[in-house]
Amino acid sequence: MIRLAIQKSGRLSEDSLNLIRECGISFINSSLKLKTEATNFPLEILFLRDDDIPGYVADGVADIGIVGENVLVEEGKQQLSIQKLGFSKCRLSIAVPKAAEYRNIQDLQDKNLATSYPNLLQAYLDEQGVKAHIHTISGSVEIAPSIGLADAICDIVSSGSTLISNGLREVESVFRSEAVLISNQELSAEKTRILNQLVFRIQSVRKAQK
Ligand code: PRT
Ligand code: ZN
Repeated sequence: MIRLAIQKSGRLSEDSLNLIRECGISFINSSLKLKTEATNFPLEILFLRDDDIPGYVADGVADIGIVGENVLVEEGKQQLSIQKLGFSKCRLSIAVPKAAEYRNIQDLQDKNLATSYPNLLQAYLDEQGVKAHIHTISGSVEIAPSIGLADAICDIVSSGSTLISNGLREVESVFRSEAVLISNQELSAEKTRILNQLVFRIQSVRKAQK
């Protein structure tokens, strides 16, 4: 039996469950339960907050998991990634108030930036040779400039409509992300065999979709 951690409720949940179903794996999904067992494959599914998934997989509480690369890399656990999954595509971008003067990244020198992704943002600023003040906040990042908390933000964007409705303009793309399958690095031979079967099915599903 292998243990898979997926997001309990959020943007990854539905597509994660659909992928498992498309692999021909059946299970009963009650929204109240924290775990469920597949009926026709040696798989147990744990439902967790997405931020907790890389840590649980690294520690072996779960054997494998599905999470956004943005969360995985922010937590410094990119080495766990084994297969891109093609859904939940988004980007981590820097945005400034619509009316702000912005020519290039140097304009952020010594400015205040609000984000929930301090590590990814710091790595990008270092690469660009820009020193700025990063303020880590856990939510509602988009409103930080309008309440005077920051000059710019760095947040996840997909359609861009949240930025527009908060009077912000996307100026730099810091990181591109999609959902990935991750794995503990010390799986038993038996679990490795089950994982290989699962990955084979996932790859077949993805090929059929192309
Ligand atoms: O409760 P839990 O901690 O499990 O969930 P969460 O609230 O932390 O995460 P959730 O469900 O919002 O997102 C899970 C993952 O989905 C993220 O880590 C990304 O990998 C991916 N993803 C894809 C997104 C988006 N698209 C997205 N648009 N995550 C967040 N957003 C938010 C963004 O933060 C912003 O507020 O949507 C808004 C922007 O969307 P647009 O379409 O207006 O640009
Ligand atoms: Zn989260």
